[in-house]
Amino acid sequence: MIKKVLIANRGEIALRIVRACNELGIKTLAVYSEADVQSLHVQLADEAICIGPAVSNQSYLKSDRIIAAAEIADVDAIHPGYGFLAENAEFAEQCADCKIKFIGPSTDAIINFGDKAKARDMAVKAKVPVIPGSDGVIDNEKEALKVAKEIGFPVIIKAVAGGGGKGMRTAHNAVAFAKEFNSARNEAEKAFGNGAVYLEKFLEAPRHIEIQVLGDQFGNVIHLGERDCSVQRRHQKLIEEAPSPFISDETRKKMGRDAVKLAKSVNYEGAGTIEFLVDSKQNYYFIEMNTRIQVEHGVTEEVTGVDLVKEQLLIASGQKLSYEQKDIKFIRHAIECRVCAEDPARNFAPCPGEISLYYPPGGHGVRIDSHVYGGYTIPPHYDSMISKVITFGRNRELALDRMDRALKEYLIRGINTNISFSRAIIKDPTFRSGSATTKYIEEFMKRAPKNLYT
Ligand code: MV4
Repeated sequence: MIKKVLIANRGEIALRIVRACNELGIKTLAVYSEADVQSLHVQLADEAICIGPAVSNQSYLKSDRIIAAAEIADVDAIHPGYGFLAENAEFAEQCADCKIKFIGPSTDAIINFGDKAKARDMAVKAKVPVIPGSDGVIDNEKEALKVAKEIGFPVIIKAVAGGGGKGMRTAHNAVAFAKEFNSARNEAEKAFGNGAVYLEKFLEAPRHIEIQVLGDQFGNVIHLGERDCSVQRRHQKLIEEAPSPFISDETRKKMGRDAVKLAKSVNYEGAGTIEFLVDSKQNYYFIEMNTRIQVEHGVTEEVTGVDLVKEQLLIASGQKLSYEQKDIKFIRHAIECRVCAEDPARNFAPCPGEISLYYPPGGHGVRIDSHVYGGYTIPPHYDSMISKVITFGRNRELALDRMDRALKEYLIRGINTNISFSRAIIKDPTFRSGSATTKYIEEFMKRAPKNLYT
């Protein structure tokens, strides 16, 4: 069993990992930047080492400083959380070279799924459906146009290194194609230092549905059902829920089976998420795999009762999965709202600063994952997410009513947050009806009066 873990992250996920370690009797080492001295994860970890200045590339992204801290404190393993170094294959390799267990899949899995064209190819090989598209990367404009015509417009051009919607363009006809193709390539080159792109048929208003999987070092893989993450604004998820109000039991079963098939085909170790787009006829298509624990993992935990971070630690310790597929029961509905320090009145601009008053909601069926408290100052250097509200109940209606109640209770003063915006969505009849697609927020912003959420 792992005895001591370095947590190579900050914020709520660092705290989440400390909590799982505490329950398993694993010692924790927090690493933190000069801007994060006040953070709860630093105070709750057994030990803490400062690794540098506030800016991420001087601290949370400095792999050699993190490895040095791991050596000094003599840890067995590093948990990378999400973001920062979580999907950095070089970092995983550095850990291996230093005989430190990287809590995640093999370096190969990180590399292969990190390249979205390769990931697509692996899905094809595992006989998991993908969206009709190019056979790998295309770098020649003429060739690309030919393939686009074969696929049929509209098409979407995607960066192999893509993320956050960068290096992604749609083209609705042959005339627009050349311009979009080149701007996708240029943007990808700028953002990722890799201009490689591939093509897919563009689905107009799909749902974003992802399947959580767990694999151990013995080749056992299970899935823990889906999360519906269709409600996003500018490629940032805002609300996630499970089970999806849209997919049928039959689709759910097939997607779960295919997710397990893909993970098994690469001997996947650890927690992973397989992302699909689902069209209005319940056709589903693999798009990407994330080789980390995700922000929204808590939704699955509340639906199934499985502690995913504990499972990650047990798997990394070389234990067999604690559950077989038949043990996984979907016993509740859960929904999550991400709380961000940002101002809906100023186009959601980040709003760092001191929290003067803090009163989080509680009571039956409410979970708060957050590292902040009254008197805490949110630094301007990082992601604006400061808390996650997860509510759950016997069915969707109860979970949604509970979310409305929890958001109403949540008092955060001194800074602005998106709480009122999320509440407006929870109350919105279209969202309530369960018909939200990935276009929902854009449409909501067009029709909803601003004073509904500012
Ligand atoms: C798509 C698509 C439509 N058709 N692929 C956006 C982020 C990246 N992970 C994949 N994305 C999309 N890929 C095809 N072939 C539409 C999107 C998309 C989207 C997907 C999920 C959630 C929100 C989205 C918002 C805009 C576009």
